Amino acid sequence: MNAVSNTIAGLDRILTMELVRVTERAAVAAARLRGRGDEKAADQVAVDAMRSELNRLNIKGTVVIGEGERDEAPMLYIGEEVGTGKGPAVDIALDPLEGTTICAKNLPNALAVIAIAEKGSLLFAPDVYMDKIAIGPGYPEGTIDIDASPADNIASLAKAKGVPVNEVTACILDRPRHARLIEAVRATGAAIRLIGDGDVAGVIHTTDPEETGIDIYIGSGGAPEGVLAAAALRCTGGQMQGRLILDTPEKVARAAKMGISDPNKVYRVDEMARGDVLFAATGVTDGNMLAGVKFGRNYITTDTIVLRSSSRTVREIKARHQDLDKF
Ligand code: VTB
Repeated sequence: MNAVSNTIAGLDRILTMELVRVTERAAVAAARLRGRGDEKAADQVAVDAMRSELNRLNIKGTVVIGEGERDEAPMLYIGEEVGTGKGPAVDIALDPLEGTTICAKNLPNALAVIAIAEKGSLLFAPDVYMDKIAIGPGYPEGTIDIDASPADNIASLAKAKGVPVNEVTACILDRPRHARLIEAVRATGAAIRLIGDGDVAGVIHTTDPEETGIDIYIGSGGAPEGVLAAAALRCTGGQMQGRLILDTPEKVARAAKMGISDPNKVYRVDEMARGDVLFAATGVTDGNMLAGVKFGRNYITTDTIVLRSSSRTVREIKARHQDLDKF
């Protein structure tokens, strides 16, 4: 393989295509357990499938965002080495089943997700909550500000988009902790799409409002999901700010151990995911951007989006898998 022609900058571009298989495999495994009410089982099969496919890649990968700390996750734990060990050293952020509850209930937007970046390029985030705000590409820098009020952010976005406020839709996780946020956004006249889980998809949906109907994501969710979402936005364009919620001394200490010295730091997209980043997501259940896995008599279909930051290419890959034994 000619390393020069395959590399624009950073990672070998062949990895973009290889990544598709990784999320496809995880998505098919999880989709078999859609709607069974068993979140753990669906997650477990997705983890197994993703891990076995990942271990076939010629990379020397380290999981930096994964299933949890080593003592709580036997597979794809933070720090686990994956891949054949023969290729480039890379950081990996993954979530074999983002939205385990969504999958168990067979509701929209469950995804299998992975991001790969050059070693040391992804924020090593503890598993705490993160305050997040995100919008898609095409708006002036500074349109959103995590420290501004929801009303100011919505007004600023509406102005940048050139529409009245009541034509803006915000995506928010349906949680009691968001009661005041929801009230504040509704008071502006903007609409809200309340989601039960899946804020990686929620953030990504801001990148294509015409397709998804979502203009802005606001609220707190998992920090690992924040880094995954930032990896996607690095590739599509768009703005996002995140701040870890380190509200106990224990969390501050845990973050410090991971190299985070300023507990109040606001992270921009390129501080969560630097350098050349590859991102792939396959739909598990039907969603606003991606179709879920379909099981036919003779083939399985998958729908995957795969992104690369250095070329800004967005590919959507619909695959028909006919060798069913593989799955
Ligand atoms: C969100 C959501 C995820 O965790 O990040 C959420 O997008 C945050 O935690 O799908 P809470 O459920 O405690 O609000 C997930 O639900 C994954 O666990």
